[in-house]
Amino acid sequence: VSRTFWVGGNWKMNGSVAAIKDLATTFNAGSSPSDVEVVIGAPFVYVHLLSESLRKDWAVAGENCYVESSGAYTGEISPEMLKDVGAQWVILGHSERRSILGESDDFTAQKCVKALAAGLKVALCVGELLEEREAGITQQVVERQLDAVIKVLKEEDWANVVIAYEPVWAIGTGKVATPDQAQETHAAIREYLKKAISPKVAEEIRIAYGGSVNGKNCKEAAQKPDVDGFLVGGASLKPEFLDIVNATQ
Ligand code: G2H
Repeated sequence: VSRTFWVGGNWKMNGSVAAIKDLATTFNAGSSPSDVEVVIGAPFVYVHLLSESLRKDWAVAGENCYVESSGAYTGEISPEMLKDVGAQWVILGHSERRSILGESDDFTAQKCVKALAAGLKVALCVGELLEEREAGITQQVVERQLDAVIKVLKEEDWANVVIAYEPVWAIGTGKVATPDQAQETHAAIREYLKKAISPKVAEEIRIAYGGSVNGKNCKEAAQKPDVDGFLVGGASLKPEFLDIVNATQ
């Protein structure tokens, strides 16, 4: 199976009208291989602007969503609203939502169900904390996070999911996992999905790596057989993101 390489940007809580217009101009002028799928996640208030400004061969993502379509949920945003303003994807379960906002595995899983039902594709983030890696329980943590989602999705739903493995100790710290560390965990995740879902899903699903990916360190990791893309934070706010889009070239 050849899996289409997937590169996601995750702007987190960064950007402004002016900065987004600038960055879209830069990205729109850059080269983007036709066999690489590119998605940019923006803060809710900028999703519409980004979807209007960005090249049409790239897609836009929300960075979160709620589990209802509409109603009395002050401050929340539904998947339907994200679609309405031009998003095709949503990033769910990012470690910053899990750790700073206290979102549980089950809540994240419900969001996946709701987003997929609304017709969004999902970038589902999983990953262990430093103390969990040091305690040798990386695989257990990732399996626990995946299990919550596995138990509520149907097998066919997984065609619209990309898994982003993001070791928390590597996020925004400049402490990138080595290509071998990423490959090892990605391969173990794929092996687990074979048993927990099906060999077909395991073979076809894209597993992207996230955590301090930049224009320099992406090339080697992109060569690893189970690294099917990247989820990029800091470097997705810079022209350098185009180098990551071209990592496989
Ligand atoms: C991990 C990543 C993007 P960064 O959170 O999701 O961010 O590349 O800044 O480590």
